[in-house]
Amino acid sequence: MDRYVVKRPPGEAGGGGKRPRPAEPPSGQPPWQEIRAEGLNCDYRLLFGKAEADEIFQRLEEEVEYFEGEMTKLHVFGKWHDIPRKQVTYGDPELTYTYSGVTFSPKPWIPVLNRIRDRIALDTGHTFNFVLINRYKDGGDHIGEHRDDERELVPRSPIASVSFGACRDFVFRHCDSRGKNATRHMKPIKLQLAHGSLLMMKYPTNVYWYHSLPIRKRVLAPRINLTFRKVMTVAKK
Ligand SMILES: O=C(O)CCC(=O)C(=O)O
Repeated sequence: MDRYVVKRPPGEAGGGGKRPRPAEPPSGQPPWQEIRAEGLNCDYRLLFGKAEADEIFQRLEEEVEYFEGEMTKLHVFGKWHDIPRKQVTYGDPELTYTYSGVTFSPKPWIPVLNRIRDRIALDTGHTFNFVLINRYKDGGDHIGEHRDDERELVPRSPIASVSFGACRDFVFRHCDSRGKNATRHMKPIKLQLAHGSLLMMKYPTNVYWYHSLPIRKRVLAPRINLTFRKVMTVAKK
Protein backbone atom coordinates (compact mmCIF):
# COMPACT_ATOMS: atom_id res chain seq x y z
CA MET A 1 0.00 0.00 0.00
CA ASP A 2 2.92 2.37 0.75
CA ARG A 3 3.62 3.24 -2.90
CA TYR A 4 0.28 4.98 -3.18
CA VAL A 5 0.17 6.55 0.25
CA VAL A 6 0.86 10.20 1.09
CA LYS A 7 0.84 10.83 4.86
CA ARG A 8 -0.76 14.08 6.00
CA PRO A 9 -0.04 15.78 9.29
CA PRO A 10 -2.70 15.55 12.02
CA GLY A 11 -5.23 18.37 11.77
CA GLU A 12 -5.62 18.29 7.97
CA ALA A 13 -8.98 17.35 6.52
CA GLY A 14 -9.55 13.69 5.78
CA GLY A 15 -12.75 13.53 3.81
CA GLY A 16 -13.25 16.76 1.90
CA GLY A 17 -16.01 17.38 4.41
CA LYS A 18 -18.60 20.10 4.18
CA ARG A 19 -19.05 20.92 7.88
CA PRO A 20 -16.38 22.66 9.91
CA ARG A 21 -14.18 20.31 11.87
CA PRO A 22 -12.13 20.93 14.97
CA ALA A 23 -8.77 22.48 13.99
CA GLU A 24 -6.90 19.66 15.76
CA PRO A 25 -8.03 16.03 16.02
CA PRO A 26 -8.26 14.67 19.58
CA SER A 27 -4.73 14.10 20.83
CA GLY A 28 -3.05 10.83 19.92
CA GLN A 29 -5.17 10.19 16.80
CA PRO A 30 -3.22 8.72 13.91
CA PRO A 31 -2.86 10.90 10.79
CA TRP A 32 -4.83 10.36 7.60
CA GLN A 33 -3.06 8.50 4.82
CA GLU A 34 -3.94 9.61 1.29
CA ILE A 35 -4.21 6.78 -1.22
CA ARG A 36 -3.93 8.19 -4.70
CA ALA A 37 -3.67 6.84 -8.23
CA GLU A 38 -5.19 7.84 -11.57
CA GLY A 39 -8.92 8.29 -10.85
CA LEU A 40 -8.53 6.94 -7.31
CA ASN A 41 -9.04 9.26 -4.35
CA CYS A 42 -9.17 7.61 -0.91
CA ASP A 43 -8.17 8.49 2.64
CA TYR A 44 -7.45 5.93 5.35
CA ARG A 45 -6.89 6.13 9.09
CA LEU A 46 -7.57 4.31 12.33
CA LEU A 47 -10.82 5.79 13.66
CA PHE A 48 -11.12 3.81 16.91
CA GLY A 49 -8.41 2.67 19.32
CA LYS A 50 -8.20 -1.05 20.09
CA ALA A 51 -10.27 -1.04 23.30
CA GLU A 52 -13.13 0.92 21.73
CA ALA A 53 -12.98 -1.10 18.51
CA ASP A 54 -13.17 -4.33 20.56
CA GLU A 55 -16.22 -3.04 22.43
CA ILE A 56 -17.99 -1.91 19.24
CA PHE A 57 -17.23 -5.22 17.52
CA GLN A 58 -18.83 -7.06 20.46
CA ARG A 59 -21.91 -4.85 20.36
CA LEU A 60 -22.25 -5.32 16.59
CA GLU A 61 -22.06 -9.09 17.10
CA GLU A 62 -24.84 -8.90 19.70
CA GLU A 63 -27.15 -6.31 18.15
CA VAL A 64 -26.97 -6.42 14.34
CA GLU A 65 -29.63 -8.67 12.80
CA TYR A 66 -28.64 -9.93 9.37
CA PHE A 67 -30.99 -10.66 6.47
CA GLU A 68 -32.35 -14.16 6.13
CA GLY A 69 -34.09 -16.20 3.42
CA GLU A 70 -34.49 -14.61 -0.03
CA MET A 71 -32.44 -11.59 1.00
CA THR A 72 -29.31 -13.78 1.25
CA LYS A 73 -29.26 -14.50 -2.50
CA LEU A 74 -27.45 -12.61 -5.23
CA HIS A 75 -28.38 -12.26 -8.92
CA VAL A 76 -25.30 -12.58 -11.15
CA PHE A 77 -25.38 -13.15 -14.94
CA GLY A 78 -28.98 -14.44 -14.80
CA LYS A 79 -28.45 -16.89 -11.92
CA TRP A 80 -29.20 -16.75 -8.20
CA HIS A 81 -26.35 -17.58 -5.79
CA ASP A 82 -25.95 -17.68 -2.01
CA ILE A 83 -24.08 -14.60 -0.82
CA PRO A 84 -20.68 -15.75 0.55
CA ARG A 85 -21.09 -13.62 3.71
CA LYS A 86 -23.92 -12.20 5.83
CA GLN A 87 -25.47 -8.88 4.88
CA VAL A 88 -27.97 -6.32 6.12
CA THR A 89 -28.86 -2.65 5.60
CA TYR A 90 -29.89 -0.04 8.16
CA GLY A 91 -30.92 3.52 7.40
CA ASP A 92 -33.49 6.26 7.31
CA PRO A 93 -37.08 5.08 6.72
CA GLU A 94 -38.34 4.90 3.12
CA LEU A 95 -34.90 4.69 1.52
CA THR A 96 -34.23 1.73 -0.77
CA TYR A 97 -31.08 0.45 -2.39
CA THR A 98 -30.72 -2.03 -5.26
CA TYR A 99 -27.55 -4.10 -5.27
CA SER A 100 -26.82 -7.06 -7.60
CA GLY A 101 -30.48 -7.46 -8.50
CA VAL A 102 -31.83 -7.25 -4.93
CA THR A 103 -33.65 -4.21 -3.53
CA PHE A 104 -32.88 -3.65 0.14
CA SER A 105 -35.12 -1.77 2.57
CA PRO A 106 -33.15 -0.60 5.55
CA LYS A 107 -33.89 -1.55 9.14
CA PRO A 108 -34.19 1.41 11.54
CA TRP A 109 -30.98 2.80 13.06
CA ILE A 110 -29.75 1.25 16.34
CA PRO A 111 -27.53 3.03 18.91
CA VAL A 112 -24.24 1.27 18.02
CA LEU A 113 -24.62 2.26 14.36
CA ASN A 114 -25.49 5.84 15.29
CA ARG A 115 -22.35 5.93 17.44
CA ILE A 116 -20.13 4.94 14.48
CA ARG A 117 -22.01 7.26 12.13
CA ASP A 118 -21.57 10.20 14.54
CA ARG A 119 -17.84 9.52 14.89
CA ILE A 120 -17.42 9.52 11.09
CA ALA A 121 -19.32 12.83 10.88
CA LEU A 122 -17.09 14.33 13.57
CA ASP A 123 -13.92 13.21 11.80
CA THR A 124 -14.83 13.87 8.17
CA GLY A 125 -17.71 16.37 8.20
CA HIS A 126 -19.86 13.95 6.19
CA THR A 127 -23.28 12.72 7.26
CA PHE A 128 -24.79 9.46 5.97
CA ASN A 129 -28.37 8.16 5.84
CA PHE A 130 -27.75 4.48 5.00
CA VAL A 131 -25.33 1.68 5.86
CA LEU A 132 -24.66 -1.70 4.24
CA ILE A 133 -23.15 -4.17 6.70
CA ASN A 134 -21.19 -7.23 5.57
CA ARG A 135 -20.11 -9.93 8.03
CA TYR A 136 -17.38 -12.37 6.96
CA LYS A 137 -17.25 -15.34 9.34
CA ASP A 138 -13.66 -16.17 8.25
CA GLY A 139 -11.34 -15.83 5.27
CA GLY A 140 -13.55 -18.09 3.14
CA ASP A 141 -16.25 -15.41 3.09
CA HIS A 142 -15.59 -12.69 0.55
CA ILE A 143 -16.99 -10.11 -1.87
CA GLY A 144 -16.24 -10.12 -5.60
CA GLU A 145 -15.03 -7.21 -7.73
CA HIS A 146 -17.63 -4.49 -8.08
CA ARG A 147 -18.08 -0.74 -8.03
CA ASP A 148 -20.39 1.10 -5.66
CA ASP A 149 -22.08 3.01 -8.47
CA GLU A 150 -25.77 2.37 -7.78
CA ARG A 151 -28.16 4.95 -9.14
CA GLU A 152 -29.63 5.65 -5.69
CA LEU A 153 -26.36 7.15 -4.42
CA VAL A 154 -26.11 10.92 -4.22
CA PRO A 155 -23.89 11.82 -7.22
CA ARG A 156 -20.21 12.32 -6.29
CA SER A 157 -20.85 11.52 -2.62
CA PRO A 158 -18.13 9.68 -0.67
CA ILE A 159 -18.56 6.23 0.91
CA ALA A 160 -17.20 5.68 4.42
CA SER A 161 -16.04 2.10 4.98
CA VAL A 162 -15.42 1.12 8.61
CA SER A 163 -13.95 -2.28 9.56
CA PHE A 164 -13.88 -4.31 12.78
CA GLY A 165 -12.40 -7.70 13.57
CA ALA A 166 -9.94 -9.61 11.41
CA CYS A 167 -7.62 -7.51 9.24
CA ARG A 168 -8.36 -8.38 5.59
CA ASP A 169 -6.80 -7.59 2.23
CA PHE A 170 -8.86 -5.19 0.11
CA VAL A 171 -8.02 -4.80 -3.59
CA PHE A 172 -8.75 -2.02 -6.08
CA ARG A 173 -8.51 -2.84 -9.79
CA HIS A 174 -8.79 -0.22 -12.56
CA CYS A 175 -11.65 -0.78 -15.03
CA ASP A 176 -9.23 -0.68 -18.00
CA SER A 177 -7.12 -3.53 -16.63
CA ARG A 178 -9.76 -6.15 -15.89
CA GLY A 179 -9.97 -9.58 -17.48
CA LYS A 180 -9.40 -10.60 -21.11
CA ASN A 181 -10.58 -7.29 -22.55
CA ALA A 182 -8.05 -5.21 -20.62
CA THR A 183 -6.91 -2.23 -22.70
CA ARG A 184 -3.86 -1.43 -20.57
CA HIS A 185 -1.94 -2.80 -17.62
CA MET A 186 -2.34 -1.03 -14.30
CA LYS A 187 -1.21 -2.67 -11.08
CA PRO A 188 -3.99 -3.44 -8.60
CA ILE A 189 -3.80 -1.44 -5.39
CA LYS A 190 -3.82 -3.62 -2.27
CA LEU A 191 -4.70 -2.32 1.18
CA GLN A 192 -5.08 -4.01 4.55
CA LEU A 193 -8.16 -2.78 6.36
CA ALA A 194 -7.40 -2.96 10.08
CA HIS A 195 -9.64 -3.34 13.16
CA GLY A 196 -11.24 0.07 13.90
CA SER A 197 -10.18 1.63 10.58
CA LEU A 198 -11.98 4.04 8.25
CA LEU A 199 -11.46 4.11 4.47
CA MET A 200 -13.04 7.14 2.78
CA MET A 201 -13.72 6.31 -0.87
CA LYS A 202 -14.15 9.64 -2.58
CA TYR A 203 -15.22 10.68 -6.07
CA PRO A 204 -14.23 9.54 -8.70
CA THR A 205 -12.85 6.28 -7.20
CA ASN A 206 -16.03 4.29 -7.87
CA VAL A 207 -16.20 5.50 -11.48
CA TYR A 208 -12.85 3.95 -12.49
CA TRP A 209 -11.90 1.39 -9.87
CA TYR A 210 -13.52 -1.92 -8.90
CA HIS A 211 -12.92 -3.24 -5.40
CA SER A 212 -13.07 -6.67 -3.79
CA LEU A 213 -12.34 -8.51 -0.56
CA PRO A 214 -10.67 -11.72 -1.79
CA ILE A 215 -10.73 -15.14 -0.12
CA ARG A 216 -7.91 -15.55 2.39
CA LYS A 217 -7.97 -19.10 3.74
CA ARG A 218 -5.44 -18.35 6.48
CA VAL A 219 -7.84 -15.85 8.13
CA LEU A 220 -9.80 -17.72 10.80
CA ALA A 221 -11.50 -14.85 12.66
CA PRO A 222 -14.66 -12.91 11.75
CA ARG A 223 -14.76 -9.41 10.32
CA ILE A 224 -17.57 -6.86 10.06
CA ASN A 225 -17.48 -4.06 7.48
CA LEU A 226 -19.91 -1.16 7.38
CA THR A 227 -20.16 1.06 4.29
CA PHE A 228 -21.99 4.27 5.14
CA ARG A 229 -23.61 5.86 2.10
CA LYS A 230 -25.61 8.92 1.08
CA VAL A 231 -28.73 7.63 -0.64
CA MET A 232 -31.16 9.94 -2.46
CA THR A 233 -34.63 10.17 -1.03
CA VAL A 234 -37.44 8.72 -3.18
CA ALA A 235 -38.57 12.12 -4.50
CA LYS A 236 -35.14 12.77 -6.07
CA LYS A 237 -34.61 9.31 -7.70
O1 LIG B 1 -15.90 -5.65 3.32
C1 LIG B 1 -15.37 -4.76 2.68
O2 LIG B 1 -14.39 -4.14 3.06
C2 LIG B 1 -15.94 -4.42 1.31
C3 LIG B 1 -17.41 -4.17 1.31
C4 LIG B 1 -17.87 -3.69 -0.04
O3 LIG B 1 -17.18 -3.84 -1.01
C5 LIG B 1 -19.14 -3.01 -0.17
O4 LIG B 1 -19.89 -2.88 0.81
O5 LIG B 1 -19.44 -2.56 -1.30
